Amino acid sequence: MPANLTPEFKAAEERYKAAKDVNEKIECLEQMLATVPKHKGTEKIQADIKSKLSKLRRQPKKKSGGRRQDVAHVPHEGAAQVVVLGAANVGKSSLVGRLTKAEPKVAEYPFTTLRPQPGMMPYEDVLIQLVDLPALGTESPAPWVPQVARYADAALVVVDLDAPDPAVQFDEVLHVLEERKVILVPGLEPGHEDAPPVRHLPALVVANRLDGEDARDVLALVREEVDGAWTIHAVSAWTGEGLDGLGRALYDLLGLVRVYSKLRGKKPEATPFVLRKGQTVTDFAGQIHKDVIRHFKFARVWGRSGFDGQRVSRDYVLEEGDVIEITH
Ligand SMILES: Nc1nc2c(ncn2[C@@H]2O[C@H](COP(=O)(O)OP(=O)(O)OP(=O)(O)O)[C@@H](O)[C@H]2O)c(=O)[nH]1
Ligand SMILES: [Mg+2]
Repeated sequence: MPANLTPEFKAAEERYKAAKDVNEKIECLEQMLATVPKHKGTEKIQADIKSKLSKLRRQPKKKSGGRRQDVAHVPHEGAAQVVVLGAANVGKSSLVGRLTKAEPKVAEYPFTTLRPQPGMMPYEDVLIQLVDLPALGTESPAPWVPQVARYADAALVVVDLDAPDPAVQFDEVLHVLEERKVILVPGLEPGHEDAPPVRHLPALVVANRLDGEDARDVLALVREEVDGAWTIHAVSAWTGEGLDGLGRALYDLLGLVRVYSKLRGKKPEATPFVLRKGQTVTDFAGQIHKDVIRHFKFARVWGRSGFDGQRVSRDYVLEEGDVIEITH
């Protein structure tokens, strides 16, 4: 059975191979365990990671310095993790504060944010994790920010319509990340695989401070200067204008697909399972429990594509809104 290893997993594996000290190895293995697809085809890989982890954890830890990269490790939660990137003082924390229940510190001086601050953004019946981060750039107090971006599923790049040149701000973000082999892209094909250490990360541009006096004129200039392939969302984290469409835009950018599980003779469950475009009945079953696919007989699917309870095989690619009932 194909393991369908994700780019995040492969990047963590590469880092693990290159890691020199125990703490770093533990961190990489934890990342691998968090990102390995959970299904029968990866059981051996999962067991192998767990055994390596338990051996390393039994080794005495170095006293000085502690876990060097701890701060850069943000555990994934919800359907996907989206990092919020940008220059200092552009409104990253204000945006995360608006879109989630997190209360990151907001202040008019630069470099207010010094540590990652995650929060959950609701979009319909799905939760997407946003991670507020310190500013990117040459003066950044946190050179590890690109490392957090590497392990995320997508990025929001915030630029400031009140800054002298927001398009240059965007270019600088692209450049700083590229130096660390994290390449922002306007979107990815389903099933795209990265060749580590290069990581392609889907991103949207958020042009903030739309409430400013000249903001709309500046926005028009930014749209001319930035390559048309990029989606630019104009917002005001202050007034809330423009924020409504961000959930849908991120959902599409991430290539997420919601499916609803159902027991025989019962109504579908209200909370969806969130998959990626191109994922199959096997991937869905892997999210429930590995035994489900082991004892799998067949699945029935009801969906927008005209399926009305037809039997499908374990390789069937699920679509947005499908209802699925597994018989085993
Ligand atoms: N007018 C206006 N001010 C805003 C907006 N968003 C943020 N601000 C203000 O801009 C300043 C910086 O906001 P933050 O959210 O702290 O910016 P940041 O990008 O997180 O800053 P660092 O963490 O220091 O990099 C604060 O004074 C905010 O009140 C907006 O949409 N409009
Ligand atoms: Mg901040």
